[in-house]
Amino acid sequence: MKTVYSPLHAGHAGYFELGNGQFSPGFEKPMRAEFIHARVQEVGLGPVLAPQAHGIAPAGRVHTADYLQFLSEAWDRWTAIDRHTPALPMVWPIPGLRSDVPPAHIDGLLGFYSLDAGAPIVAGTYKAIVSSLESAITAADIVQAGERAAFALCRPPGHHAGSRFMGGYCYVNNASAAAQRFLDNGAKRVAILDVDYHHGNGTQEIFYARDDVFVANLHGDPLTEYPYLLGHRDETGTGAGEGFNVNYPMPHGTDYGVWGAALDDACTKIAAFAPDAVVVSLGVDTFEKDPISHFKLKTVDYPRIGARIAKLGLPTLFVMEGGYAVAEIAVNAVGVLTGFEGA
Ligand code: Q9C
Ligand code: ZN
Repeated sequence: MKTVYSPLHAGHAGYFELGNGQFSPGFEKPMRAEFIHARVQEVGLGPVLAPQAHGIAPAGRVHTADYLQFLSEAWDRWTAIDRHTPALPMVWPIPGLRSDVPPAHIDGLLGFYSLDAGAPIVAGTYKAIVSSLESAITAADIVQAGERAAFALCRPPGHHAGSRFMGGYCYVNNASAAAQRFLDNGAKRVAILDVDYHHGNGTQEIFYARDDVFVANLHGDPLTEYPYLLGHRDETGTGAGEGFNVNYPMPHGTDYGVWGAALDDACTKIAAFAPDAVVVSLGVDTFEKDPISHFKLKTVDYPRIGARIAKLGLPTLFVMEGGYAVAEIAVNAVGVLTGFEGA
């Protein structure tokens, strides 16, 4: 299968993240994508292509214009007041506060458009965001043109980004924009299967009231895991979208026995939905040695994931999301893809 990849992600680097009461170097770092890129070539998965120059426009189908405008300007507005550190928010529009009037100061704007303090902005962030989106859109077009599958090697990831907010290392929801791309180019229904360790709250929010995109999420139970505030089993969609969202929250310590059964159930529901294409939000932070996660999947399990997805027999787009055990994420992520191809 073809991989779409841009080296422009590398400019999104050099920041810190808040956790355990301290700032530490960001887990979401360039080496992640570089290792996966090297592994794609090592196993001979297929050609690696540069993305087409779509710019930010395809994101406008799933994000608000004001949010995308903010992303494009944030670094310049931050440095305009002589700041040289990574830009981070420190206020949030929780219920009871005004969420309808965008502040004029960058400090207010950063919070206004954030889920948490997990999406720092540095000089190269916006170019990385656009290149990541372009990889997802280019790979979607490859699948829609008739290839069985394609791999969008996206960085930064996207599934925590909602229609009007960033957070959790995510800015633009690449998988959602790709799903919308399929629909805009003639697909009637698209399924998104999110296998990242964390709940894809942004993807769920974007499609929650819609019946043309079925969203299935396998993840750490939000009672005990980030993003904490969404991802429970009773979230099944709203209005026309009722019944088109399914969550599989699982406890810390979950292994492939339980996780694989959830995947099987999700795939059965996806098959019943009869989509024209499947977008897989491919996180491999379910790995037993992931430094920020608590599932127990092993390297041998990843090809099994790919094989189960292949059994759907549908055009499939893989979009890279999380995975932070840098030494092993490349083998595990590409293991899903070779497992898919070998099935
Ligand atoms: N001390 C994705 O996997 N919280 N995002 C980590 C670590 C944020 C994960 C706390 C996790 C975000 C795309
Ligand atoms: Zn994750």
